[in-house]
Parts: sequence; structure tokens; C-alpha cells
Amino acid sequence: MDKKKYFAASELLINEDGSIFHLHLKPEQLADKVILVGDPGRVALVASHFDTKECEVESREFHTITGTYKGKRITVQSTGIGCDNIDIVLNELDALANIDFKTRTEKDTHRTLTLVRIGTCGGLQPDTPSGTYVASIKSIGFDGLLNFYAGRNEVCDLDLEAAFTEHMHWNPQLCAPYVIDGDKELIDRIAQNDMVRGITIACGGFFGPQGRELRIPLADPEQNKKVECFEYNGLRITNFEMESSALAGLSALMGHKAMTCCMVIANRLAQKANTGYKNTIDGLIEKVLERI
Ligand code: R1P
Ligand code: URA
Repeated sequence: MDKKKYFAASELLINEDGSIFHLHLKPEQLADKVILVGDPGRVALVASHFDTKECEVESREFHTITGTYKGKRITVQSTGIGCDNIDIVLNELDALANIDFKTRTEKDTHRTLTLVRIGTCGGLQPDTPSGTYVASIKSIGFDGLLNFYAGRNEVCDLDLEAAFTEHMHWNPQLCAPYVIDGDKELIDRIAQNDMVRGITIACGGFFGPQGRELRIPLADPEQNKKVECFEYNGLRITNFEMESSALAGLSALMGHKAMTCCMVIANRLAQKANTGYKNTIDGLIEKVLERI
């Protein structure tokens, strides 16, 4: 029999109280269904719908509440902003689910998590005005994270990557974009027929990487025009946000089911934004809680 891989103290960081390093969660506090949100303040909004609250943990930008909604045990977890944070959150959630903290080895049976991100995003098409709910069928990662993991080519859509790279005249000074699908069954269940479905670009920044120019000129002023007119097998690029690629990519590599749905708060074509969205994202939260 193969000897089990041992995860040393420097690789799998466990706090003295038995919780995982950044999230400060213990294995028994994690539900199989997980809602991920960027904003730590959104955790309380999601949990305000819960019937019961089992635990609440706060550490840095990571705020967690586990409870029940209509009998379903759910963990709501904030990730903060960006794919770098998703690397931490996904690896730590997966460790809580699939590594035995006592022996520091992988458990014999795999536990699959269902992960739904509820986020905000920028809309890129005429049919994605502020208030639209968008489900990411595929994500294009401008963040580079998945390129650091073995198996990336086995889970990515290499044909779309090639078509997109050619369409954009991709600058080789940038990290290679990766293209990854959300979980199809989960997308159909959560998006049903009241969310726009499309390709999402997850960016490693809110300004330059999303083609926003304040005082510093952009390397490619035509980027967003090229993004907006890209089409692939009838799919268009619908929105920009900052986490969906790493979430879908790491979940595919780890054997979890994941998807992202976002509410549009700024339409880049119409140059309009809704910064008072915090009251209206509750509609999306309710749909996800019902359908997860
Ligand atoms: C940027 O304002 C943040 O908002 C979006 C982006 O992905 C990024 O995290 O999502 P959240 O509202 O979930 O944070
Ligand atoms: N989040 C983003 O990442 N981009 C936007 O334009 C709005 C929200």
C-alpha cells in the first residue's frame, strides 16, 4: 500500500486551538454547502435568513457563520477581494473537509463541498444593466493562479483559451489567461431561467485589469472593446469580477462543485453604477439559499 502523504506544520498551518490558520475554523464547523461572498459584511446579510446559528468566527477579512436554512446546514464564508484570497479560502476549506488534522494525512473518503459564490460585478453587455443577476458558465482568469498547479491543462478549456488569446492579441508580458467551467449541474440548479448566463472574466485588479483608466494610461486601451465583441459557440463575455476563475479552477482540481453568480452593480457600456446595491443583493441571496 502507498504510504500516505504527511502535511508538515509549515505546509498545513493549524492553530493551537485546532482551527485552520487563516479562517480560524475547526473541521466540525464546516457544512457541506458553502456560500462564499467577497464582503465580510455580506455574511450577516446571508445569515439573517438562517433559522438557526451554530457558530460565528471572525479572523482578518474571513468571517464565517454556520447555521441552517429550511433544514439545510450551510456555511457562509467571506473571502475578501481577489483570487489570492480564494487560494487561501479554498485550500483551507478543502483541508477542513479532506485532511485529518490529528494524523496530518488525507482522509480515506473524499468529502465533496458545494460552493456558490454570491458576488457583485461589472456588466459588459447591453443586456447586463445594474441589478442583473449573472451566472458564470465559464471564467477566464486574468489572475494567473491556476497556472501554479499541476493538472491545470486537464481541467481548462484549452480551445477557448487559444481562441481568446488570438482574439485579444494577448500581450506575452501578461500571465497566461486560463479558462475554466463552473459545475454544470449546480449552474442549472441555481441559475434556472432568471439569471443571464455567460463567460466571466476574473481580474487581478479592479482598475487597470478591468480596463478602468484613472490617472495612469492603460497598456491596451482597446482591451474592453475586444472583450465585449468576443463570441465563442454562442457565448459572450458578460461581466468582470475578481474571484470566479480561482474558485472554479481550484474546485475542479480538488473535486468540489462550484459556481459563481453575481449582481451587476456597474454597466461599463452605459457608464452607470449603483453604489447603493447593498439593499438589493438580498434578492440574489434568497434565490441561492432556496436552490443550493
Ligand atoms: C470589487 O469591488 C469586489 O467586488 C466583487 C469583486 O469580485 C471584488 O471582490 O465581488 P464581491 O462583491 O463579492 O467582493
Ligand atoms: N466588481 C468588480 O470586480 N467590478 C465591477 O465593475 C463591479 C464590481
